[in-house]
Amino acid sequence: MTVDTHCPYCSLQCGMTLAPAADGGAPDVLERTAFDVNRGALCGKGRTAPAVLDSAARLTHPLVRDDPAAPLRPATWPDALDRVAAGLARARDGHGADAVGVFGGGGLTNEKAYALGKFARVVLGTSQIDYNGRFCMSSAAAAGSRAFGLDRGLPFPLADIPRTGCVVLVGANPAETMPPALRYFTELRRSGGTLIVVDPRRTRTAEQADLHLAPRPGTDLALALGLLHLVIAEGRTDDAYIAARTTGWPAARAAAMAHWPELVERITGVPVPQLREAVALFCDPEAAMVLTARGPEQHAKGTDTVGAWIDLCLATGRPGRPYSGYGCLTGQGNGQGGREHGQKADQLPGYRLLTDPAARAHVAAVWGVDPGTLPGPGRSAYELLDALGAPGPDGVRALLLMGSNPVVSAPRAAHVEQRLRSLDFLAVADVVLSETAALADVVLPVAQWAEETGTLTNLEGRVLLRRRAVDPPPGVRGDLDVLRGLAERLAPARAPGFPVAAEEVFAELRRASAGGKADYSGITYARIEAEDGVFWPCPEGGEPVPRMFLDRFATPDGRARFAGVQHRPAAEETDAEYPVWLTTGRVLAQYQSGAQTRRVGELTAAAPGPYVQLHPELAARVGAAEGDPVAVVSRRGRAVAPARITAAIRADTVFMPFHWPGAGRVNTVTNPALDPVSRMPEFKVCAVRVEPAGE
Ligand SMILES: Nc1nc2c(c(=O)[nH]1)N[C@H]1C(S)=C(S)[C@@H](COP(=O)(O)OP(=O)(O)OC[C@H]3O[C@@H](n4cnc5c(=O)[nH]c(N)nc54)[C@H](O)[C@@H]3O)O[C@H]1N2
Ligand SMILES: Nc1nc2c(c(=O)[nH]1)N[C@H]1C(S)=C(S)[C@@H](COP(=O)(O)OP(=O)(O)OC[C@H]3O[C@@H](n4cnc5c(=O)[nH]c(N)nc54)[C@H](O)[C@@H]3O)O[C@H]1N2
Ligand code: SF4
Ligand SMILES: [Mo]
Repeated sequence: MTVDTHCPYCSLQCGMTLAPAADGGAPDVLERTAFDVNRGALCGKGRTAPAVLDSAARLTHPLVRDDPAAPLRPATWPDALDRVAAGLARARDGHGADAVGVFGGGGLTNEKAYALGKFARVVLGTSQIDYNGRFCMSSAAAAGSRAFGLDRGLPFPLADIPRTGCVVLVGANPAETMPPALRYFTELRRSGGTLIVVDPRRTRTAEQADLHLAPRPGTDLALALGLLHLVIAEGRTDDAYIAARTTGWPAARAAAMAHWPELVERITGVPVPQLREAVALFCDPEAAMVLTARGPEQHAKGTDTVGAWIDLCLATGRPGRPYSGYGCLTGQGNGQGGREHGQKADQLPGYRLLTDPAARAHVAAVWGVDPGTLPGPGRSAYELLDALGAPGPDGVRALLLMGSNPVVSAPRAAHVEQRLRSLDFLAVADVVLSETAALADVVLPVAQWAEETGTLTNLEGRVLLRRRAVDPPPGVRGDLDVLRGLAERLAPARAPGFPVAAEEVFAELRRASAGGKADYSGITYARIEAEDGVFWPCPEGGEPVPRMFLDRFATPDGRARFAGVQHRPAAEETDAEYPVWLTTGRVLAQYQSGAQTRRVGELTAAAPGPYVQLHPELAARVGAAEGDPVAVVSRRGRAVAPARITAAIRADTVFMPFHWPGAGRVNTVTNPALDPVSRMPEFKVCAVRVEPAGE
């Protein structure tokens, strides 16, 4: 029997059909053409995903450490869960509930994200929970909430892309990060629309653009203001729209007027004629879109940068018009749903705020607790990792981690690794022994995608059902099962509130989200199956909303708010000692920290390790030839990898992918400076020195 399901990896959540293998091994992947997002197309990661199900690296029994210096050894489930419960309880009893931390992930299903947030607040009573989505799209989420009163990554379906006139892709490389989505941009151009790509590198995506702007990393805010300046100077603002649908235009106008084209060319390195060309391409058509991804967002000013791009859209009357507007390309499999159901430090389910008394009362009633017992907001992801093991009243002494591998993926990773090592107790639930799991006192082996059912919300805000297609290996349990087992040990009276069946959890999630911004109360598994996904918000008895804001924005007065922000430099600027910009990102064949994709032979053959992408002029200055080991050194540390020399990158910038641990781990070098609003670290720019590392 074949089963229709979805890929384990990115937010495109490509549909696929799995068929049992003749030899009883991992299932075969068949095309699922009826699912319209990808129409059967998959990238190499999705196509090879079943290899992780029966990989030799798969964990199939719990592992425990008898003392901090002892190696991990196999243990039974009851023993492992007893140890986790005891480790968390010891920290709580000795130092208070906030001495226990929880770290989640945007790859977890909606049900798991919901249960994890509830577990932290109801069983542990801790405020100290956050997740890796903080490192992902949090700046776009903050800017979208500020401007529109609500954050749904794409407020329109992907199918609208070919129907618009121009798309500006800012710091997004879908040719490598979402290959099946490229067809939307190809169709756009085939039907006469244009594509502008903004990226310091001439990526595979930029190669397909009508216009490629290559700014210095960290200068997108100035670039957006420079474009808005020209829009104003050329009389291309939509004054009727500004008057009817927005507030805050005078400040935005003033910020743009202070960024005249020659100044913007000096800050960004983008020549004035290219700025003019971009404005013409963007303003001429009836409809146009700006889509951002991690390039402009992962900065200490990511929220304001996205705000400035939204201001450009608002001034030209784009958001809330057909086939127009601003969107963010969310990243992880459940990057959208993962930020709605309460695993975020400041959040309750339904995209509610922990600081809102009405939200607390509603969710507490669903959870059957007194609202006064719910903790307040906790620390953001990096701040939480930074507080691990710290002595004194504010330190977090024990951590439960599910769905992330921060030893590879967190900024200033050597420091984060040392913080993890200094914990009194660390428990990690994972499918393989990730670099982070390898540091744990207890490792819990869990089921993965095709072995369990659950919902995920894709980058369009469409809730999908990822169906179970195969049995998990014996010895493995689901994350929901883990939380239930821990609740039984830590707070037996609360354990019935942690069902193991995903559909039961979803039923409660629907009630908890009812009336919230991300309202799922009208969504059921049956409806998702019947409609191939349901767009939120979808209140009970209501209809899904594929296109948002057509009549009004989700702000109290129904108007969108201009950000009106000024440009500012990166948190760390280049100088004589560190004269080169470093930026980071992804390659086609590896996913995130690589914990899963590094176990797949075909993917590792295609992308075997890290590299330093640099321009021939910089290579000559450094004295590096193709393939030579070069060191990239910042104030935080050093990463070494072979040189990959190409004119496809700015001469003042080097790029490294972040998928690998060890000497080539670029996050040893990156800057944890945080955005004041989103608490996003500055992954996409820091100052480095590049030097030969070989003999
Ligand atoms: N193959 C693969 N696909 C993935 C993932 C993966 O790990 N591997 N991860 C998924 C996830 S979680 C995410 S978040 C998405 C991310 O998807 P993308 O955002 O497309 O990926 P990145 O490579 O991080 O960054 C995109 C581009 O930003 C550019 N950039 C760097 N600095 C700047 C800057 O200052 N300004 C501008 N304008 N651009 C800049 C980089 O050169 C890069 O080409 O991908 C998803 N898909
Ligand atoms: N330098 C640099 N660093 C970055 C970025 C960048 O662009 N540059 N991007 C950032 C971004 S956008 C992101 S999203 C993060 C991602 O970085 P991570 O948070 O490290 O993401 P993953 O590697 O996907 O980690 C997921 C872990 O959970 C495990 N896992 C998979 N499925 C399940 C499950 O169902 N349950 C449990 N318990 N475990 C599971 C996987 O095996 C893996 O070990 O990295 C960030 N780090
Ligand atoms: S594009 Fe994303 S969802 Fe689609 S197959 Fe590749 S990794 Fe999976
Ligand atoms: Mo991400």
